[in-house]
Amino acid sequence: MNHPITARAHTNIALTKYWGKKNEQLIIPNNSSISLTLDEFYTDTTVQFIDELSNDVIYLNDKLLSDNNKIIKFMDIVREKAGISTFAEIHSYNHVPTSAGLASSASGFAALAAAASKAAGLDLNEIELSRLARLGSGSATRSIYGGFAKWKKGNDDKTSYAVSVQDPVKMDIRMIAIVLNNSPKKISSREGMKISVETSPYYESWIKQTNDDLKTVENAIKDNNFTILGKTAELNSMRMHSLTLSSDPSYLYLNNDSLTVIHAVKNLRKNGIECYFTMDAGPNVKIICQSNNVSSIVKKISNLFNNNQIKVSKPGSKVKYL
Ligand code: 2P0
Repeated sequence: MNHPITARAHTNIALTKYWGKKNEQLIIPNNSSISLTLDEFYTDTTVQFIDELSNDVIYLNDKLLSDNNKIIKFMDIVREKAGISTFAEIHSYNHVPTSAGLASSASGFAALAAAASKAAGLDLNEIELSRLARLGSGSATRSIYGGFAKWKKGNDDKTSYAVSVQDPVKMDIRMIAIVLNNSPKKISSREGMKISVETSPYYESWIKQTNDDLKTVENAIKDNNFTILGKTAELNSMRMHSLTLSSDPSYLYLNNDSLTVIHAVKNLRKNGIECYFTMDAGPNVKIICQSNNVSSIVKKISNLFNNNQIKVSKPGSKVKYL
């Protein structure tokens, strides 16, 4: 039980978004969501339970974290499941800009779920791992899988988990992340989605619409129809962000640079280069395209931003042990 275990999980970007919880403690969402796991952004986490420790010791990118309630609470769940009381040393390396809308909590909790459960002596299957990751962060539920994954909302801890939709991915698809600001965001997604559920007059319509969008994207994956997938993902992202604008108080994840990218995408499209955008709980914009258009899009965006802000990703793989 006391061997160190290392797991790698890749982040995922939702094509139809999760925004709002039915149960905040168990992280049961109000709607299902569908995502693409990316190869460029991932977290490697090593967990070792050590008898001599009197608390969990957590390092993120070699820096000791003085306090991280989310991780400690999560480790308590793992201990309870495994029937142990030992504390652990955790080393996590994030190859994702932390807290900037590039879903570091997705890869972070998926890698932690895999490493901590195995280090604690549990032998979980993918669905059980997905359920465990969900208790750390909603989007992590989907990062157990590679390629396209769907988080089925379910009604309780047992029935809310993700499944693989397609891995390896058959569609020619790339995501170009434009990293606009990697400082931590002002309103966490947890806080933001709670405000939207409670106050946006459009929340009910969102649920209905995002269910339809999810079916459209699922069919587009089956039919290998990139155009429908891209168009629907872009619409769904704007629909999610319209919840932030219509909440009380209203809040906004986009900044001026995000708008610059959105206009650039629309212009590229007008000029015959097919691409779409999606955004999460931060200013970064992800451009969805196919491999033949990557270089024209990168060229256009690099006139506006530095090359080191532009990261091209292919579909990524499922969680694995290193
Ligand atoms: C998603 N996002 O589907 C949506 C779209 C951001 C925008 O899931 O409270 O860190 O830990 O469940 O998963 C980001 O929120 O929130 C997120 P919690 P999480 O990817």
